[in-house]
Amino acid sequence: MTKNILDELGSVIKGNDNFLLLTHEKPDGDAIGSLFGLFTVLRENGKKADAYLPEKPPMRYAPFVPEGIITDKAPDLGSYSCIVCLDTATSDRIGIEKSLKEKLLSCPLINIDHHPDNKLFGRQNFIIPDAAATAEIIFVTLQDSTGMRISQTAATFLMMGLLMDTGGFRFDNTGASTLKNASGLMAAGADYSRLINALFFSQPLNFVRMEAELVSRNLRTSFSGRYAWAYLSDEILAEFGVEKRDTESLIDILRQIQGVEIAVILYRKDDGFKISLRSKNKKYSVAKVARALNGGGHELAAGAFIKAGDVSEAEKILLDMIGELLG
Ligand SMILES: [Mn+2]
Repeated sequence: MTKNILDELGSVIKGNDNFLLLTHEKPDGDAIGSLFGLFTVLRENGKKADAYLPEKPPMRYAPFVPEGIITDKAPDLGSYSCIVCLDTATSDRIGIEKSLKEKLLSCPLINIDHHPDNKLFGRQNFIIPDAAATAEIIFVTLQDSTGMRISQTAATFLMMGLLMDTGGFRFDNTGASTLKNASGLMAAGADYSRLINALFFSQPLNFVRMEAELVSRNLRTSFSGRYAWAYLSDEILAEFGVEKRDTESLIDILRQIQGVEIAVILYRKDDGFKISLRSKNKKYSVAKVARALNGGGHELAAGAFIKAGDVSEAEKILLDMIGELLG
């Protein structure tokens, strides 16, 4: 990671006192870990800081929510000297009331992210695409460029972000520096075994049964098994009492299949289908597919939306695009 950028970010953090922290809607582990982690460090180092999380977080993160997170009422944007947006590629995805989004863009907004297609909507933008997670950018900045103390609690939050965005250090974004920074977080006291148990070994039984049903009923493959997809219908979620927000890692059941290069989960939203895409091979960029559908993301993990009346229509569009990608 570029030292200059981190030093500049470190100065912004040191030079302000009154922070509001935001992240993206439908927050995932990196969004939540970055938000809670930076919030904790700022408060523990004598800064005034609020963090806003308007949505109920996915179940696996519920035991980690720290005291003092604002969840119920929209923050008064004018009362902060620095607003930090974490892990969010485009301003329309910021987790805040729609009516406040425009005003937000005229505030002193700092944009910290690792998505390569970040739209640079902040007054200052700290985008580091080679970071495995936004939580990693936060950790390295705090450690190397601010001299602030990182407590065990804060280290645990930041490790959460790093763990979830690397799939427990299994994905391609795991490099030597990722593991070095993970080691730094462990040295700072991150509660690794609590995280592993909560994040990876705590699926409720109804969720595991839903997964089994999804695989046996809705899993499809094509191109000699190189493409696997499944339609996660509202019906199957309702049948097993699973909430959409708790399906963040569901796509890994497709990704783990031998020979699969590209995995996709589709689910209904409004007048079409949201799609979540993963690739196991740098040769096949799912970000490219996502961008062609007005979505975006990382080369190996991306998302988009297809307007379509029924799922077979959306599946057909995808099948053509993925066929072309796989060649
Ligand atoms: Mn992230």
